[in-house]
Amino acid sequence: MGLFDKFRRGLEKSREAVWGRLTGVFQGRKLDESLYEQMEEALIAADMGVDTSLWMVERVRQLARQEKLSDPAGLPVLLQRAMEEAFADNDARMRTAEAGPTLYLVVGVNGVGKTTTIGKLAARYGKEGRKVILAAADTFRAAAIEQLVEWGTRAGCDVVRHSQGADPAAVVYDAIAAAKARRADVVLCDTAGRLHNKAHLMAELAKVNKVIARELPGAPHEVLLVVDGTTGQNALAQAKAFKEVVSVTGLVVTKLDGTAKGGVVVPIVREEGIPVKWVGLGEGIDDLEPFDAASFAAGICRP
Ligand SMILES: Nc1nc2c(ncn2[C@@H]2O[C@H](COP(=O)(O)OP(=O)(O)O)[C@@H](O)[C@H]2O)c(=O)[nH]1
Ligand SMILES: [Mg+2]
Repeated sequence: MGLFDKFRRGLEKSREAVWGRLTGVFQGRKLDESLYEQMEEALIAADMGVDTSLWMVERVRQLARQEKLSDPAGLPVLLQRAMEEAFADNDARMRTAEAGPTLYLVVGVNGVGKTTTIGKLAARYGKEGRKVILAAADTFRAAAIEQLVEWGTRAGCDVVRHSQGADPAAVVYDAIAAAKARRADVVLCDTAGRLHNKAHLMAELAKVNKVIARELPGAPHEVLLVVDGTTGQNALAQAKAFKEVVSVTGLVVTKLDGTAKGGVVVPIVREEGIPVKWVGLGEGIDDLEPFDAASFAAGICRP
């Protein structure tokens, strides 16, 4: 299945959230202001946020005027164009090291899918022939370490771990040393994201970052914030909160399969300026796809 179809399938409910209430409305209607208002309401209800929803509908109005559109049947294509414009600056590429190991730090609150995403990334990079090392720097719960070890086995890569309660910065230090010694290409660092204790999380991530910067100049090459797509506006709030704690460089939106709230990706990118790099479309090892703006916009905007 191609990327377009994967997005289309994964975004089924999010698409339904927009068009479920609109398609009937379009039939036999003239293109008038009340239609635009209904479109606005539908986008807001589909978790695209007030600002971004108003912005997109205004853009659709402009495009419709330019193209002298009179039949509302032409609106989905214009909405898709407006959404693609919202993603115009989104660069989904991952930065890599010019020499030596590339290191990605993965942050986000508990349960959003950090460990799963790391497992999926490890499998993907492994398939590409890159040697991967995982750093179990979420030392808060023993189960979190075991879970990462399991993913390491599945993906066929080494996992650097200490015991529960150990200093995350020490785990990362050892993982970098192992990566240098074993000539690894990629180090993926799991972390515990206890955002309810902001000062503590900030201090912990600052210490981890200090070790990374000292041991691997130029790293981390990406700080990936993982958010759970099913939480809608809460994911947007987490993006705002994490930006205050650590310099996030990219976003991973998980669990887009089976949620009607996938639209939240648009305001996170447009309003928070965090580029979305990956989307999770299932629990399986292959269910992580690089973000593709055209496929995403078509997946939501074409009924
Ligand atoms: N359906 C679905 N489930 C996911 C996805 N990503 C993660 N999960 C599930 O979310 C739960 C929490 O994931 P986990 O990686 O442990 O989250 P962490 O606490 O942030 O490390 C697990 O049951 C995963 O299988 C996804 O893209 N789609
Ligand atoms: Mg975890």
